[in-house]
Amino acid sequence: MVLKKFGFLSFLISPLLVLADDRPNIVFLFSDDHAIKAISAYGGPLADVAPTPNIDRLAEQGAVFLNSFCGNSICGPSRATILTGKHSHKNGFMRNTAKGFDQQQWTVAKALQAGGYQTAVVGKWHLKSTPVGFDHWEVFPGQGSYYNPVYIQMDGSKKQFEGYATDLTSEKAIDWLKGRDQSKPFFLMCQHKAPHRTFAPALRHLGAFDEVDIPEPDSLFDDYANRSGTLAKNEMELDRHFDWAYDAKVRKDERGDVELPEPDRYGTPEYNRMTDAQKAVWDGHFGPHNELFLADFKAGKLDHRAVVRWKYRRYMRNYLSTVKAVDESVGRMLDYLDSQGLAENTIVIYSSDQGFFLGEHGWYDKRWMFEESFRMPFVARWPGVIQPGSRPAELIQNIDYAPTFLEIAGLDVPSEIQGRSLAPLFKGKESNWRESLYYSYYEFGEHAVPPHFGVRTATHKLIHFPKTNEWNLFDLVADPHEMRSVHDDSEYVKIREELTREYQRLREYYDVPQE
Ligand code: SGN
Ligand code: CA
Repeated sequence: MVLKKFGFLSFLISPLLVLADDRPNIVFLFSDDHAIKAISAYGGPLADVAPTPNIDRLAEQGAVFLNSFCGNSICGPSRATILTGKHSHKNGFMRNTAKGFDQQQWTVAKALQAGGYQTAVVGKWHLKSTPVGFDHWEVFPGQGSYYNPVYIQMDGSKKQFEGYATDLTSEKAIDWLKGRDQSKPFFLMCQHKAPHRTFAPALRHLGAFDEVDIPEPDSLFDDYANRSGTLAKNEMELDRHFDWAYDAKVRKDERGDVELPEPDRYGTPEYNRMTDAQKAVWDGHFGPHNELFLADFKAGKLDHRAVVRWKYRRYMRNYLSTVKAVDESVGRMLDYLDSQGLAENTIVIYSSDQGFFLGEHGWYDKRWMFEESFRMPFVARWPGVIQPGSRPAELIQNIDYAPTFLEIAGLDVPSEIQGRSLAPLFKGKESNWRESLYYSYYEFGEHAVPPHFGVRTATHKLIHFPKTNEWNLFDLVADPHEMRSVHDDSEYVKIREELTREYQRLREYYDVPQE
């Protein structure tokens, strides 16, 4: 039974004995910047406040990977790694600012397509290239938009659709499934824009979290002491960088004579995209809230910290509202698979390109090797293979997805792939699993996060910041929120040496060029 599920036997015999190719289907549901803290199946302080019942349904019927990470916490690079099974320095897409994904190289989509799968990607692509290896694709230009978004069509034309990106993307994914060739297994990547900045909710979800108290992280007012000096130079603080109109949704034309402090640079591109009817719903929600805030601000009732707290609440209410539509979209897909009798022979994965800061360290955005942005959600259901309700704790990474898909499809894994198939973990324990992860971040632009590289084990994390030649070491057991580097503490000499050796070993193992 289990072997049949893994496909390779049936794949070998199928040309001889049976006409239909009954290898498992793969549905990869993916979002952008979804922190595990905003998924109730992962638990944590927001689980009761902002439940995600549909992702949780997947979790209950499958596995929640508790220690799932990316290799480079930024969008394009994470996607390139998923497609290639390789770290950024090997697939060449090291930064969002990279020229374009090298389409000549091997990808798992090409391999699945050549191996008899029908392949499709809809939604966010963000690799500055036309998808290849897909029988069908319909993707956003660049980051895409939340309201009335444009999708690039396969003939290269651009077409605008009225509605909300998350809803439209899942409709398009399901429509493709409806019209597919039923004699072949399929690989579908359904990739949402949400909950990416500017955190713009479906209009039906505006106000969904107005009545709940959203707990604040302890480090909302982090002073960045006892860690790399580069932290204080960041440009991703709710306090100093969260834009008033763009992020906080207080438009200039709503402010009367109230002067808000900087920053206020980017305007309201999402609002500008809406129809008058849509704008009226938006204004009906934000208008009265903004009026109250501006009155309090003008009356001097809000000190500096109160303003940061207000921004935090505004940020979280919008972010969690965008997650609500993503969660509904997961539910729609699961319902569709159930209704078609496809659930049994389909592995469904929910993941996101990296994590995100939800006020920890005073931040929004990602990029740092700190836990909140380094982690990727990974929830997977595969009836008959993955034990329902399981919570594997092994260290997994996005380099592992491509070899996993190949093993599911019964295809060979090329030797240059750097990740490992997760299939053994699906079945239970694997005694010989990795004990450390390598991390790299190369971009140095928006949000002012410097390049840094590191290693993480189950209990510790070592980070190197080459520009300032600083090293930070975190004891993740004693200091899970990474508030103090123990790199120079005498009690940590042994661990520091071990981790330094492991870091060098991983760099050699993954064939990383000299810094
Ligand atoms: C945009 C955002 C950034 C975000 C990057 C990368 N700015 O540039 O805040 O860090 O995307 O995000 S925005 O003004 O365009 O919203 S990523 O997920 O694509 O890597
Ligand atoms: Ca992202």
